[in-house]
Amino acid sequence: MATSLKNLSEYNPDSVPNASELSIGIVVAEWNMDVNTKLLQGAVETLQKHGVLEKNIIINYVPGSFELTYGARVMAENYDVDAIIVIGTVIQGETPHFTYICQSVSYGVTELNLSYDLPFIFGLLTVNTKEQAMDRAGGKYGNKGVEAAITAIKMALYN
Ligand code: DLZ
Repeated sequence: MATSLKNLSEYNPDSVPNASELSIGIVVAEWNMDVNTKLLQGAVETLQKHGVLEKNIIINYVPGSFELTYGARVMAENYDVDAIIVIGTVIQGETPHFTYICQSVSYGVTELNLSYDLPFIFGLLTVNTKEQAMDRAGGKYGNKGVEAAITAIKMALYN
């Protein structure tokens, strides 16, 4: 994640391999959709910038971040994709069970990575406030969706 010390969305495009042959799945949580729309936009623009065709970007939605693991598993079972990104935002100040949701997604994505021959990319913002989320969704600390897209390309071509 971007920190106050570094904007990780500032990367060298030459370090990212050509992705024109790839299909990428994205599962987006509808909770905090204002933030997630910006993360999704960052991810899609970055995938296309590196060659992924619009028709090869499959986007599905789930109600909240807790459902991202299941949504990603369903996508892995039903679509011929080379990597799957999950996108969500959990805001601690507004979520009493913040830790449970974050841990669930973290464990869930790890489990998927171990269960499928497919990389699942963790694009979950875990922040204290909406302002911190916006800072990381195209604001002063970059866009976590951009980082997730670059990671997806690199891991899809990983061998
Ligand atoms: C219930 C809930 C709350 C309070 N906060 C968030 C959040 O900040 N971010 C998010 O993505 N989802 C939240 N949810 C919804 C849960 O992820 C889940 O959809 C519900 O608990 C139903 O399983």
